[in-house]
Amino acid sequence: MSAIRGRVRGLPEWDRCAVMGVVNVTPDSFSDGGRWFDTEAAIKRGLDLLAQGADLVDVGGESTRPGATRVDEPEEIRRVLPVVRALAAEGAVVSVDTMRASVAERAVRAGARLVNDVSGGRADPAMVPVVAAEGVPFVVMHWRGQSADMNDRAVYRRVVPEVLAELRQSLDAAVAGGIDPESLIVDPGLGFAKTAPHDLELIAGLGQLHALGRPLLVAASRKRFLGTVLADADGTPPPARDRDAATAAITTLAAHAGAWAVRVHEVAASADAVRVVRAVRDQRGVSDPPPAPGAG
Ligand code: PMM
Repeated sequence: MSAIRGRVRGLPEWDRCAVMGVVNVTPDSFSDGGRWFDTEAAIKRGLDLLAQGADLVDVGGESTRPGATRVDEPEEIRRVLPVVRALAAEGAVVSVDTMRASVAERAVRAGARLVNDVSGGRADPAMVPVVAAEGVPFVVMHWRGQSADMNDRAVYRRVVPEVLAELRQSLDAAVAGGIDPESLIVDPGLGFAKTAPHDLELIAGLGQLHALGRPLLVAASRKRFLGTVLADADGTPPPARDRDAATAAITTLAAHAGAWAVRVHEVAASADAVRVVRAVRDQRGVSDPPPAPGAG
């Protein structure tokens, strides 16, 4: 079992894999679109997730499901800012999920402590300078292009080394742009320009992503590959909301592999899972037999 989780400058340190709860203030996210679209409902959702054991909440106003078209900037700001402001005022560690530098900047000034950019700084050239200037931690996710046509980019000869190499380029660009290397987090971007077998291979190879030297965020919650795994005999996947037990299974695997955090829609089961993994890790070795005489 890997103990690697790592420390992110500017964020609290948890003694186990952290749980990031998702608050999608969108009408059209694949997993929960429309449920928390109203500002008050979104704030309440964030508070509920914290009560269920979330360590951070990730607030987003733009759906990135495959085929999605982009929301315009004023609308994204309208969706995200009041929710970020209210949850930060309640003392939550808030992350803003955005590809726009302007949204990131305003969210940080409203109290967000982490910028989660699914494009890893590739979508908006102003993102890295803004994050560097604000001095907040930054999630660099593996990304090959906007959601409208990202499935066409799901072409790899060997997915793990290619994702690793492309993430390294994004990390280098972030550091070259002035972001503190100690405040960077990496994310393999499950489901983004990836097929189900690609996602599964990345999960099997999570340990290899530690070669990047930065804490790892894993966001598998309710994603398509889980639908594929759980599909019935006709190949029909269960709806997204029926994939939470499978999500908790991935949380266990990710925590076991040394992930820094998981990003999930339903927090309770994952909050339990990360605590179980910590307890098993803490217990390891307690009843190991003493080394044989002369061993070692
Ligand atoms: N996936 C979604 C949205 N934001 N952020 C990170 N860091 N990693 C992800 O894989 C990711 C993300 C997909 O949409 P959802 O909010 O419905 O899960």
